Amino acid sequence: MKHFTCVEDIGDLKIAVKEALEVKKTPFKWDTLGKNKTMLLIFFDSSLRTRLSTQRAALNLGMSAIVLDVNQGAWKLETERGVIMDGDKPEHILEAIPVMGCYCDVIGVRSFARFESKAADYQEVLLNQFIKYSGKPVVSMEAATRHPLQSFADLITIEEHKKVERPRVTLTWAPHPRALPQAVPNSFAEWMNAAGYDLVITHPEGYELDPAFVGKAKVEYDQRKAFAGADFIYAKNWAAYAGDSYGKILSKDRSWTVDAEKMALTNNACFMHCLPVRRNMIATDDVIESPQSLVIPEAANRVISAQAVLKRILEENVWHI
Ligand code: AN0
Ligand code: CP
Repeated sequence: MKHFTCVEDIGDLKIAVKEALEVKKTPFKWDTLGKNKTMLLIFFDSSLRTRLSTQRAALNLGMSAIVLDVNQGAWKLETERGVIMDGDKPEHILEAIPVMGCYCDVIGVRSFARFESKAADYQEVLLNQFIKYSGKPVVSMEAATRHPLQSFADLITIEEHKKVERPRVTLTWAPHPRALPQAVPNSFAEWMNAAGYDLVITHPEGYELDPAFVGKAKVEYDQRKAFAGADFIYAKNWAAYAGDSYGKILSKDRSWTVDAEKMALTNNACFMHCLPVRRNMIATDDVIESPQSLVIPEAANRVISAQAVLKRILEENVWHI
């Protein structure tokens, strides 16, 4: 694996989960693998879990980690080529990326969908510029269309808690006051489909995800029907994807909030959310705090997914430095 941006990069998921569980059991077994290697984590957007868990994963492998918050202290970056740079942006991304590449061995990048252009978001323009111009392995720490470190952690968490070989997993839209990207639900669907789980996606009409990510999942507009018999409920808000509604909020309907009454329709399902979660918008306090809630173990597994990914990258890449 050179770069880690989507489910295909990790290959066979059974092998990947097995490796991840080995990492979980013996986290310091590979603590010299990353000797003299430095990971640079670049944040164009906020983060708590990704920022801490990815650094922790790098440190467990003996790497150093350095962090740059682009919006706090770095030069404002121009991204368009051909622009006469007489405005407020002193540096171009086409110099900034190769320069960042000079200072590290692996680059992690977080940059959400901007919702300015669906084409630019779905072509992953910024992530691909890092891949093209940094000269280093690139790890997506949530890009415009996917959040693979999160989905890998979600998969590990489900594998640890499932009671049947092929669990029924329901991804449900839930209300939120701000327009959020589709990266988490896209990626979750991509990984659940690749794992061969029985995936149901439920949302109000107008919130259809990109069919490329929905794949063979069943779309059910009646949230209660989608909850019936589910083994896992995965809640997430996203803004509209389809047509002219791209990036827009079409509903803040709190009848879609996950509550105990809806959880009672399931097969005693575990509740999952990637966090940060807005209580009593996405899910009620009692659902988030219930014994069936996996939100904390799921976040803990972010170290495991990141460490399994970095371990692969360290094992499989040759650096010419
Ligand atoms: C982000 C999102 O929905 O993509 C990050 C989630 C991991 N969430 C928020 O911005 C609240
Ligand atoms: N789940 C997740 O990626 O959280 P952060 O945005 O805090 O990193």
